[in-house]
Amino acid sequence: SIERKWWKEDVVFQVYPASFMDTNGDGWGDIPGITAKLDYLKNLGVDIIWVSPIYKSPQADMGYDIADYEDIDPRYGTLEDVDHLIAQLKARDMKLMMDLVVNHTSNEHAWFVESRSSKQSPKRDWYIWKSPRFDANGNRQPPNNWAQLLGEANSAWTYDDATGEYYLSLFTPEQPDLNWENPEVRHAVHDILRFWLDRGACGFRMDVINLISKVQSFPDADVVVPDHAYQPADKYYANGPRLHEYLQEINREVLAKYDTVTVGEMPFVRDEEEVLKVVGADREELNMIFIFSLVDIDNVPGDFKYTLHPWDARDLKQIIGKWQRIMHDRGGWNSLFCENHDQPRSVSRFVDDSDEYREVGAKLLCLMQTTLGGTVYVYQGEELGMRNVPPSWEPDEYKDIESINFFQKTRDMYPNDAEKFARARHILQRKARDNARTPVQWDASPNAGFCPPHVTPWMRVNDDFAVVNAAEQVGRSAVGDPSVFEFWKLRLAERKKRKDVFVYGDFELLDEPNDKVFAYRRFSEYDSFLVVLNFSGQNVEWKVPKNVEVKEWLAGNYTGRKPEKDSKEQVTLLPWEGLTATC
Ligand code: TEU
Ligand code: CA
Repeated sequence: SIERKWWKEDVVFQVYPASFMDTNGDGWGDIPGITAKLDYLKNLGVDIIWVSPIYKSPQADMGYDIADYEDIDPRYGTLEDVDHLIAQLKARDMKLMMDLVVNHTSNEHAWFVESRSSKQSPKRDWYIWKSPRFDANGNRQPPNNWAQLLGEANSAWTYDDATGEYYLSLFTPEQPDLNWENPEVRHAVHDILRFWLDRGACGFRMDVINLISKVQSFPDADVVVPDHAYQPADKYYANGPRLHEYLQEINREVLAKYDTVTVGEMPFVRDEEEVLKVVGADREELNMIFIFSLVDIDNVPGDFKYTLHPWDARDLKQIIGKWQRIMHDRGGWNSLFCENHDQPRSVSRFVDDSDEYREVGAKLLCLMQTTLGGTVYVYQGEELGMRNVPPSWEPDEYKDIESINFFQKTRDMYPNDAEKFARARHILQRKARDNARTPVQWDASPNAGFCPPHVTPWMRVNDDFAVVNAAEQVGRSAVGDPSVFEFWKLRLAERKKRKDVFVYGDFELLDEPNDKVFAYRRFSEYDSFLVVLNFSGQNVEWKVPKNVEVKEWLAGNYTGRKPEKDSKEQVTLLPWEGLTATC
């Protein structure tokens, strides 16, 4: 049977600090703003808050470019504010998870400033420096053809005049990659972990932690995307040769000495053996990871991210079912998430965000996430059913460096091609990271209560804030017709109450070929629940599979609706309807 652990049962809520709550009226969310909302989070049923980076940073990539790991960016507050936040969390029996970004630093970090100063610098080898290549015409070229992750038209290498060499910068030129081959780098990272654990953090979300070990020959990637000078090269830097050694070292040196929770962000990895090496209970690497298969569902495989790819319920259940099975049978642990600060809003992406179906759709996703095995992660605004930005927004409302680079690439590659530009706008409205980064909508007042009415927030508030906001939803809990917030609250409480089945229980995928309905059974020795989720905007006649005997239908995400007592063999599902039953 599966070992009980607090971090398997706890509910994690991700705070994106810039957009959470501004208390000092500068248009940026801040740490006191997080502290001010702890009762709101406690009320929802949250145990742990994971806060995206608040460290000192020039903000080239919204704090994922860190200039000092042991200090706080003034726009977010001070170390004292963090101490106060931790104390206030403790008082509510809650915990703080820090975001650890150590694949790269900011180019303004003292380590990098020192490293770039000369080839003889004692910190030269803390980053990845290579000499140029020269093409047939004698023109200087980067050491290989790897594309930059947040600017796919650009090289992953940045030329530095001072010493005439390139440094690796997988995300942006402002985020030079650390050289983990150097033991001094690894020890410096261990010190960062100790610093925050000693200060009271409960653990870490580890940013792109599977990119820390690269294939040391740095070979060219095969050309897969036509018309592009630089190519996706994750094969050479994701889950590289020494990853497991480095993770086990972190565990041995630091984590084993504390009672922590760790979740590694691991883009690109699909191979189950590779995943199990990280999260296997006996491996002493990480507790769980964020696997991207669900949020990559609408990307064209092998291509860059800003593509659109059709999918239906069969893809969804194949992806989710696969990981539910593997983790349960082979002693790993899932993390459950549909959103984060890098993804569009789930209600706009996976269901239907129209006025008619937004609430039902958001509750359908909630029902799914609270009935699967793993640790639940809720992203700010997801508990309110917040939507993507409206299609009418002009490109200059998009603030993310990745979106800006994508617009620029389109202008450069297809100058004056209105159709291509309209297509780029469309893709960004569907997929840009900006969609999740608009300020949290607290109430219906100007600026949605995120910052004072006379202040311009760092990013525009979504137009729908008068309808979609926390004040309207908290406490709107009419029996059978709770708001999205109150539905989350109910479901999270139900999950904890029946954790033997919902957190730890077994999983059986039902009706696999159905292209509209995702159905499964969760069961323990004593309990068994059927979950039926209609991932389509149509009515569906659904036959209960022969091997399942429905005892009692329970209310799902539709207003007060309980299927008739006599319909134990067949049920008509309404658009985006989700139901559970005892069975
Ligand atoms: O993201 C890494 C990552 O792989 C993505 O989800 C990324 O947004 C995507 O590849 C872009 O298309 C992490 C952080 O979550 C992200 O915000 C940072 O920009 C990135 O690492 C670099 O630190
Ligand atoms: Ca502020």
